[in-house]
Amino acid sequence: MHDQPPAPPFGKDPATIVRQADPFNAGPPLPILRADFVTPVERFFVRSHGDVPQVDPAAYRLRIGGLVERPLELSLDDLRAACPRYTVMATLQCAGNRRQDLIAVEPIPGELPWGAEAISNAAWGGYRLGDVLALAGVAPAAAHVCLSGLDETERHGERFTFGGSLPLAKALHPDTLLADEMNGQPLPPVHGAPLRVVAPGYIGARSVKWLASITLAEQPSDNYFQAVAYRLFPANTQRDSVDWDSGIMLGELSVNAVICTPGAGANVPAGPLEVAGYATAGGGRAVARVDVSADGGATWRAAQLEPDSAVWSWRFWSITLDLPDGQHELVVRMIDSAANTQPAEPSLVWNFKGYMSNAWHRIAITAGSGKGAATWDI
Ligand SMILES: Nc1nc2c(c(=O)[nH]1)N[C@H]1C(S)=C(S)[C@@H](COP(=O)(O)O)O[C@H]1N2
Ligand SMILES: [Mo]
Repeated sequence: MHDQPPAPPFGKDPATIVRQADPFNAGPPLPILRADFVTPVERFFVRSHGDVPQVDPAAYRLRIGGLVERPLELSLDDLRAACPRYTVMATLQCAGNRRQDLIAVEPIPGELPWGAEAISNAAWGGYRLGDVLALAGVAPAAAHVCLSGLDETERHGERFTFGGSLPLAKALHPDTLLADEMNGQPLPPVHGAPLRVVAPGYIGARSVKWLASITLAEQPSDNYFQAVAYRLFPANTQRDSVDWDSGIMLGELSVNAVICTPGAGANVPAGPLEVAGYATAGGGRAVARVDVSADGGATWRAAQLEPDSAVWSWRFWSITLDLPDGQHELVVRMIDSAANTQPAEPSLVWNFKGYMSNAWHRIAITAGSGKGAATWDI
């Protein structure tokens, strides 16, 4: 008899790659991630900094305060009665997605070693954050919308809740939601029930789950996860000598592209090979072109963009390559509608927190016996 590996919690797919058991941080293997444009809930990646809080929906109140005309405490019924419902298709991507590529350049202790699976796409249903803020009335001095969750986490011996903030204009964007539905189903506890923020095109950290309070302010949130973490530091900055205020506070996502099939190290028959993956553009821009190389980046061909698309969603792509017997380095890079493109090497974007890893994605594969000539410099 073989021991079955324990099924992952929260109803997640048995194939889920668990990066951390407690708190639960996990995502699907890349071929499974690439199977559906809209990621099924049981495959959607999870990034949580603490335990999933248990929330009684009847007792739940959303507090709105700070620079508002009328501080409010709203029940779920109050929201239902006051606000129209909307659905927005949006990809969530963690700022730590693809951290492994940076770790390969230089270790990044104390951060999750994500592959390229810290990303998923869903149809989010709920209320416009702007409609909810209008109930309280935004005061003229307000410039940032601070969001705080119910979950607690510990850093450097202190316990506090997860939080972050959005610039007011982003919070008021009609596609920024307080979601209580995911792919037409009630939002599951692990994804932030009863109510989470969805800030499309921003790093996942700004889509605060288990939303407890909204505070309007002149400055960004002073929560650890806005003020200290999720800042981007230059490559030569190290943790022990860092001036924390010198990092860029992350907001909009950057461009990225990843090969999902075949997997790194695959052995495939020589001849035609379908290569497929995802690409993302930040800030609501479009993926304009995806280039694929079968020779380590010496020559490139344009991949086909799959027909499914939505403003805030990833774009799937595929291409059929004809590979002779031998070793091959497949590479992908993309360019967005504003001509933003990716750096060739992860060393160019290495940072000690391991965020925004978006170098050309490279995988080595073997076709046939592998004894033919390598098409790239090994
Ligand atoms: N309250 C709360 N919200 C949170 C987090 C968290 O730990 N606590 N993690 C954030 C991060 S870093 C990401 S990438 C997304 C992940 O959302 P998901 O778990 O639904 O995929 O949630 C964000 N919202
Ligand atoms: Mo994240």
